[in-house]
Amino acid sequence: MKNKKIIIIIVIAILAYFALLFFLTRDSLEENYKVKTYNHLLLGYDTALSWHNNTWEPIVNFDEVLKQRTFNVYVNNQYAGDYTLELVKDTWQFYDQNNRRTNFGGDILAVTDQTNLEVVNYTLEDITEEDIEYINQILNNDNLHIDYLEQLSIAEKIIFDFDNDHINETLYNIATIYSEYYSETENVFQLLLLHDENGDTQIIKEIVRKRDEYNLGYGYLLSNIIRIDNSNNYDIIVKRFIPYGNQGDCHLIYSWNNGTYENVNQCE
Ligand SMILES: [Ca+2]
Repeated sequence: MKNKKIIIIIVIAILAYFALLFFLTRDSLEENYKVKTYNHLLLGYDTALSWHNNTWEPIVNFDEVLKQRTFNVYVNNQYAGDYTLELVKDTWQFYDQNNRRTNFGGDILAVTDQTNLEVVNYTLEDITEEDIEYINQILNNDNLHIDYLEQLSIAEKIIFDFDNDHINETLYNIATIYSEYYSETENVFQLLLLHDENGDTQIIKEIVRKRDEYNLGYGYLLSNIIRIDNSNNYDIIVKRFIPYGNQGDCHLIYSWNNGTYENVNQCE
């Protein structure tokens, strides 16, 4: 009888021990699972995101992700190879499979190697007088105007089939903020605009500032066009910057959602 009691106490103690162990390690097991199985995306030196269940969120366990995962690295939207990465003084260090260190300049995109992600190697087209005419029609609604091409401090244009319907769209990213050429108009602007062949126009992002604030705040440059899991629509990524230094640098992802492009991640 006494033995039986002892056995029951021992069994309860063992069960309690494992239950406690489970509760204590559950969080770290979960974190480890995320590190090893989630898709992770690094944009430039400033943005680190996890992709899971169609949602982007900041990478929680950054050092662990870097330690445990290999990345497909793209430089200026061209595949540069598979590397492990380390962040040293705000700069990526790249290590190949033989642990040799390599340096890359330019626009960096790194994605964990099991992610189904396509990176488009696009070409920027010249903005023409015809483009200016079209953009002025859009701007007229906001009392803004481009008088001549050289006024644009940012003039980016991509012709690409963003929705896979075999008809190209035109993406414009243009700005007069930071422009040295003073306009007669009162305000300055930054505009990210998608124009399709049907004549439909979507203003994805528009910033308007007073003329005397033309040199303040953030500007935005096109950074990447990507597609995840063979999705029908491509995502557009822009880099937020200020002209001097890298404070506040951040990448914004715009994804197609119910007929419009929407920003799907946060910048601080
Ligand atoms: Ca299309």
